[in-house]
Amino acid sequence: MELIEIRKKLKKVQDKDRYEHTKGVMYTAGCLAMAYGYDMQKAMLAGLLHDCAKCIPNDEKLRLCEENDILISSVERENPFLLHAKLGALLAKTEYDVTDPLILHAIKVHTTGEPDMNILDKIIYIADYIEPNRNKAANLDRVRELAFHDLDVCMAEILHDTLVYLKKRGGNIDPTTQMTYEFYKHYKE
Ligand code: DGI
Ligand code: FE
Ligand code: FE
Ligand code: FE
Repeated sequence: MELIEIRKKLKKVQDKDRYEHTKGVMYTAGCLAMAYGYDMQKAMLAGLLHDCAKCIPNDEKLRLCEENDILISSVERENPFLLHAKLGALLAKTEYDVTDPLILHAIKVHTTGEPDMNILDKIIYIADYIEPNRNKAANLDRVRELAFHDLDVCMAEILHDTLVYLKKRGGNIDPTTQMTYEFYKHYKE
């Protein structure tokens, strides 16, 4: 499917704010790809599709995961929104005809991250956090600047701030989020 066709389909299945966020991530991923000499088309396609499963109701997310043999951890069962990443990777393949394993992987890990991510994984994880419509996180000016200087230092900062936010809010922490932070924390400046 062409980017334009995918955009039309996403506009139908996402609410307005999510669609605006989606375009923001697509263009921000394109900018980061430019900055780091990565394939822009690939980064934009991954950015465009990263939240393709976000607007599916939670009970439906659980059902679709069970139906497609996606393993559901206890934290995911309590916080089914987390599953939009794994489910998004599946739908990118089945509903949007993406076959590139790097794109599918970047979508799969965009919420919790994972230790030792590749460049595209980091571009999507970071673009998701810094795109222009996102304005609630602490430290955004600094994180946005770091994004264009060093992807690993930027990952460490985002993961740190996310864990602080989740602990304050009392959110269930997925072990993968914690493991990702453990991997990246030594980059933190
Ligand atoms: O789908 P988006 O909102 O665009 O972004 P996302 O998929 O990266 O999800 C971001 C939210 O996920 C943010 O509020 C922090 C939260 N999050 C990240 N790791 C964890 C988590 N929430 C819980 N409960 N547990 C985690 O480990
Ligand atoms: Fe997401
Ligand atoms: Fe994210
Ligand atoms: Fe997102």
